[in-house]
Amino acid sequence: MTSSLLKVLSGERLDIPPIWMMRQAGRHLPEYLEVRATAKNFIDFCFSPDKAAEVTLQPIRRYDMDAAILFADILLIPIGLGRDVWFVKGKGPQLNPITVSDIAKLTIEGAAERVSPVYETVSKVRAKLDPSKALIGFCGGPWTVATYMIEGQGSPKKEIAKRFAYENPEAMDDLLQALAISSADYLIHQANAGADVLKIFESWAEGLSPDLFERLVIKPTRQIIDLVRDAGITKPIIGFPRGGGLKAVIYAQNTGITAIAAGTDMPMDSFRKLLPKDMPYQGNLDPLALRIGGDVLRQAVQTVLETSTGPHIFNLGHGVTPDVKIENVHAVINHIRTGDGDYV
Ligand code: 1CP
Repeated sequence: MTSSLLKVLSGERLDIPPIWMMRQAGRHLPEYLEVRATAKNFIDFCFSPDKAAEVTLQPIRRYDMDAAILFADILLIPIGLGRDVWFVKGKGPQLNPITVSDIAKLTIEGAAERVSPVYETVSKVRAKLDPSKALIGFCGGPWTVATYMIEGQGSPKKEIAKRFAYENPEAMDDLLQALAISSADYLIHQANAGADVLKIFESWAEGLSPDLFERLVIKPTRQIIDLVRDAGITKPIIGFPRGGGLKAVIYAQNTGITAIAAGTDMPMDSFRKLLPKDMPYQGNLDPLALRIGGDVLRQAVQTVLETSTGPHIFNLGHGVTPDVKIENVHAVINHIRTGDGDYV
């Protein structure tokens, strides 16, 4: 049975859009926290295929989502490239800020192979997942991953990374190139292991000038997609240039992506008119409405349903947060599938 997600990604509009949620695995689920407690640390968890496969499947079991997203992280590729990444409770990811001279030492050769437990997770999940459900593999956008590598911590301010791009243009291009090549390999391995759809998370695409956006986002993304296609992978690729505003349209036109994910700030009706004809798009319920629940959430879901036209995948504009109530995730799904939900 073809999954509803794959149908929409091939350009079909469905009366009931497929639904999955960014960060659906982890964080808010008690069954996730149980498995999480058995892992030494977050990176070890990502490199434990049985545990990672189990938490990838949890939201499908609990919510009957239309797609599973691989449990891994966008910050595994820097490890493949020879950098240290560790997670501190309450602070998120930590890295040693990369310098110009470090960039020349990145280990591009074999980078994707050094994170090979991830592909084992993919095949374990695909073996257990019902054929009607799609499995999404992913990588980070080179710019987004570079902001963490340059700034060394979570919720990067981007100013340091932007300054680095202006002041060290050659080193920045080398860094993005290293990330594009290794991320393409990473996606190719995931596709070959059984991922049905690939997604590029460019979570920090906001606030870039048009010139920087072209250089830091469009160019390396196009390079990833060209490399994936050159390897014979024809699976759909979703791009998520979060906060890119109007430049998301340029991204849709010029990177070679199959579909585009919209952040919370995007008006879905106007966005549709600007996109290449019938390009599938995904989005864009406000994660804050999901946290608040009740009528606020009911209205927000209704607005997404009413303003999204053409091939549409229902999702959030960003991720599920730890404080989200499980009842409200159920209510959103019921609302989409049956017309209303029991919001609390
Ligand atoms: O302690 C924990 O349990 C860690 C929480 C956690 C989880 C569950 C992190 C730390 N990453 C993840 C998994 C993860 N990350 C997935 C798997 C699917 C899922 O959770 O449903 C995916 C797709 C990601 C991707 C990811 N990681 C992104 C892009 C998407 C987005 O949310 O914008 C980013 C930016 C990261 C970096 C990251 N990973 C984790 C943290 C705390 C951060 C930093 C976030 C920040 O800078 O604010």
